Amino acid sequence: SPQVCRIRINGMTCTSCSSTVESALKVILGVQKAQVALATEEAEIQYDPYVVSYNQLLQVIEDTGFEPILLS
Ligand code: 9UX
Repeated sequence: SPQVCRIRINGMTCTSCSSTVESALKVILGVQKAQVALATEEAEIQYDPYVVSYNQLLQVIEDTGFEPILLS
């Protein structure tokens, strides 16, 4: 069953930044939807936790050069 999470991301300053992160998430196997909003500095991701883990999503974001921040 799909899981939805929101991840706060630091360091994005333009729409090209947010597009980079969004594109990187969308090509990951197990990611069904990904939307990254520059204004709120948040990613909303729908994914299949049996295919890709939350920690892997964090790693993908980090690999684009931005900083995922854990929300409490
Ligand atoms: Mo342009 Mo957004 O270098 O970093 S893609 S500001």
